[in-house]
Amino acid sequence: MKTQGAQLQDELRAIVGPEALVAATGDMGPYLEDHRHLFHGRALAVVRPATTDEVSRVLALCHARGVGVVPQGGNTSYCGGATPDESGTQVVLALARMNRIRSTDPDNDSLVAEAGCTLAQVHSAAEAAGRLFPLRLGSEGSCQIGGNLSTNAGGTQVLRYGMMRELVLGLEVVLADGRVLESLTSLRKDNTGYDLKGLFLGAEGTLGVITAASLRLFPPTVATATALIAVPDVAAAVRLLARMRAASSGRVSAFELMPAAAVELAAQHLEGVRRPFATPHPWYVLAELTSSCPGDALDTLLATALTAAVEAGEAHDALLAQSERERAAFWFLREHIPEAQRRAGASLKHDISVPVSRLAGFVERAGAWIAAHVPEGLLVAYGHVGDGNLHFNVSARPGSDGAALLSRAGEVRRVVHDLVRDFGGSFSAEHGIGQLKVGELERYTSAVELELMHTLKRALDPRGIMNPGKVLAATTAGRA
Ligand code: 2HG
Ligand code: ZN
Repeated sequence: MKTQGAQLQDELRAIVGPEALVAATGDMGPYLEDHRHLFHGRALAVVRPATTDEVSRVLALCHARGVGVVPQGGNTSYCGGATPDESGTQVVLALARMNRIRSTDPDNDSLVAEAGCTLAQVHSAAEAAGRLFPLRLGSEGSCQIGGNLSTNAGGTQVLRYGMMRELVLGLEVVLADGRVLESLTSLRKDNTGYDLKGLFLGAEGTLGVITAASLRLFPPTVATATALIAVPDVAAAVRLLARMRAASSGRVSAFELMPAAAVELAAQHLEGVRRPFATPHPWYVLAELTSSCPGDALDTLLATALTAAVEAGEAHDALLAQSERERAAFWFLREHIPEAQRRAGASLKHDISVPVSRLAGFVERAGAWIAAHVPEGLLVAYGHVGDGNLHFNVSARPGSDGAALLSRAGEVRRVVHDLVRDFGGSFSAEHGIGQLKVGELERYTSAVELELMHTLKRALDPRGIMNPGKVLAATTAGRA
């Protein structure tokens, strides 16, 4: 007689076809851990549906059996949001085969993409339609749009275009019991009751599975000016941002901050990265102006603003990209800081945000605490200053014991996150909660907010099968 697990595998196979069910332990490996190899799990099977109907039937089956389902996109989560638990009873639902651009509508500035499309694929489809899809992440070649939606991804263009939430017009979602929520509207005005799609954005697959989305497009970029700017401190960077925004009437599309320590790590650990200035500076800003207006002389605009900034003491020095190659090199440096940090060894990550006006104060306070109390750690705080989001990371100092730093993760996290709260900020700006920050959500979220979240979870997923243990602590349901 077959075990319950083997029987369920057969039923899943009957839905998606034999090629699309991975059940051999040896083949499931890549689906069972995150890209940083920090979270590991086991699974009953990995299903790879090709259509919304297949997703619907898989969920209806798992719902009937009370089996936990873990949706997975490009597996680039920083918080273990797409990794199953250790029980070996959950089903991983990998959406990579749902990778069609269903339609593009340039006149409506929108396109409809399936969840398994990579972000790069959506960029190309928008470009082919003469438009821009502005979400920009270092992982855009592998991360998938379903994951971007489910984590409300941010990235480097948020100050101009907003986070993923602001880039969505409509969603198609398969609910826990297999029903399909058809809300794939491409409307900009639609005041017909509650914003249901909003529930699934940032929910990390705990309320349902996003299978397709209608996305907002923008006029394409035809002019770009990029500079790498040496600044004395974070306060100066914030003043420089205000200056550049005013001088360019909103054309600043990226404003990324990097400390000397990050640039040093990149120069040491990444091939082809050189230190940009002859002498090091404490902080650097990568600023970019973009425009869809062909006549815009952005280089002149940027150069003028930078000259004024140097005179005002907001900047020490600046390099304007003179070619696409130089621009790409600036971006390579910025986008590869996580990789440089990874190569440098152990690190503690804090994906925090505070109001832009309080960033400098926060970095001063939290930085002073790290310097005084974590001698084995090197502060590598970098990120998206334009929207108040810093990756307030701490790397093990060269030659120091990485394990010693890691053993202090809880203590450091508490101090950093408590300070973030005191500064009116968030302990999870753009990477989500996953399984890593469930306890943090409980600690820093008000009782009323938590109660509402649990109410929504119970209403939409009464049996607790959707990504159990992510975002909210697992209930008893969701286990076979
Ligand atoms: C980035 O901004 C990513 O580069 C990754 O959000 C941040 O690794 C990190 O901490
Ligand atoms: Zn980031």
